[in-house]
Amino acid sequence: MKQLKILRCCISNKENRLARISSSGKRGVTLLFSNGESAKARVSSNVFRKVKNPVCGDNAKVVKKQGGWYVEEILERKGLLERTSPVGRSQVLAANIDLVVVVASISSPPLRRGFIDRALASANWNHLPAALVLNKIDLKSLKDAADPDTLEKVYGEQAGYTVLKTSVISGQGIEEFKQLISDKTVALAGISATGKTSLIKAIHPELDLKVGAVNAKTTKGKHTTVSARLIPLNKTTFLMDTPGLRAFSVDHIPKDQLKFCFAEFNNVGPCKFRDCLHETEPECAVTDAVKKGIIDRERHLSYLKLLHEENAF
Ligand SMILES: Nc1nc2c(ncn2[C@@H]2O[C@H](COP(=O)(O)OP(=O)(O)O)[C@@H](O)[C@H]2O)c(=O)[nH]1
Ligand SMILES: [Mg+2]
Ligand SMILES: [Zn+2]
Repeated sequence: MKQLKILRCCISNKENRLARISSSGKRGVTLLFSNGESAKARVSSNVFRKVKNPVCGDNAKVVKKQGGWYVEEILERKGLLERTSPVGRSQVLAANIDLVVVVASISSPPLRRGFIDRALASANWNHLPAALVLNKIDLKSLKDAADPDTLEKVYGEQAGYTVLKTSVISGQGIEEFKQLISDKTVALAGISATGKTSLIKAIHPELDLKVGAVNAKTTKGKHTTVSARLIPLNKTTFLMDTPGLRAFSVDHIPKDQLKFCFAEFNNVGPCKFRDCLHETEPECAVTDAVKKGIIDRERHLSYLKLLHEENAF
């Protein structure tokens, strides 16, 4: 009994809370509390024993001891975003993501189907729901603009993703975008200058976010964010700012599994061979569907490109 009292007394000296990890670095993590406050914290060594590292998006039990916050436990993760590190190890970049939104602009910078397909395949592999936003729809009459109706057919009707057409200039689709991400932890994927920050600002003008310029040098997809961080948009909606290009790599997907990451390939078939890679095999349901126009040729080409891509490490 005496012991219990002493124990209670010790516990009451500490402040135990739940928090979300907004970013994680070598020196510790940044916590985000439900009241909107944030604080730096160190990570207790028993955490490292259980999970390798706390990551952006983690839910954690934290405690305040001697004036400093400590992460004591990482709660079970769902919705992981993983990539393969340069030395070939699987690395968790972020946790508890509800939705990946691929943001592409139909022009300026020109739409890159390859990036979209890679990001969608990566989301698929991680079992994360994904949606495609076609931004800068106000530029659709430009000569080099991608055709939004074709993209809607390919990614919406055929592949089954939610596709939105948006413009922060005309306001088209902004309400739908707000609905899409509300009450979720959302990772935005997209090359630089497609309008990710502008879209967030359109629904949260009070946030202090920097909108960049479209720059010839950056249209190749330079990314400036080094590690993922979590930005609260309101109490229940979080934005995960990930280093877009690296995070959505497909390097870690085994080649024979890649075909399952192209949603619409799973709707046709079966092929003659169970292990068909949908390349040049006879009686392949996927290449047949491509010939018939049921599966988009460019999606199939994207798949073949990823299939033959040498891993980056
Ligand atoms: N015409 C047009 N320009 C846009 C739209 N959305 C963003 N932009 C412009 O595209 C540039 C890059 O936007 P930004 O939000 O910084 O892109 P991010 O790099 O994806 O975050 C800025 O000059 C924006 O003003 C849009 O819907 N239409
Ligand atoms: Mg930005
Ligand atoms: Zn096949």
